Amino acid sequence: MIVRTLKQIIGSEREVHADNGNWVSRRFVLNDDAAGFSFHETIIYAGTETHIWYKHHIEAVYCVGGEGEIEDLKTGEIHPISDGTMYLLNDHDEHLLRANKDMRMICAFNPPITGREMHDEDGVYPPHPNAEKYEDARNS
Ligand code: 9YT
Repeated sequence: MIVRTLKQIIGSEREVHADNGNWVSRRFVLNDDAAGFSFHETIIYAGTETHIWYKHHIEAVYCVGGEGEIEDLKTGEIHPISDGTMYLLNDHDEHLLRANKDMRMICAFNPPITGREMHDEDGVYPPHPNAEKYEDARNS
């Protein structure tokens, strides 16, 4: 069993601040934990808009506080987000994430994030070293 607290993670290597200042990610479970997923708490700061496009990952996001919206850039649909809303990016969905009030999001990634990944200019994280195996497992 592994037990970690937010207090331990804040200010450690497991806390990653976005270069553009839009969010902070506290990474409770990472690739090295061999769980098959990574598990994070992300705070999306009020007044921000973030372009995200996880071309190499599936992400589930559950909002437990704050308010905002997600815009699906393929369909143009806008979905409000508040405490109790989950979205699953199961199709590498390119999107815009906007926060009106600081949003507290609980996120799970497959394949797992390995450490201190940061969005590139397209909002993408680099692929996991064994991305193909994870893709095969998802499709099996
Ligand atoms: C909700 C979301 O995707 N925010 C960006 C950061 C990401 N969740 C992370 O690395 O924790």
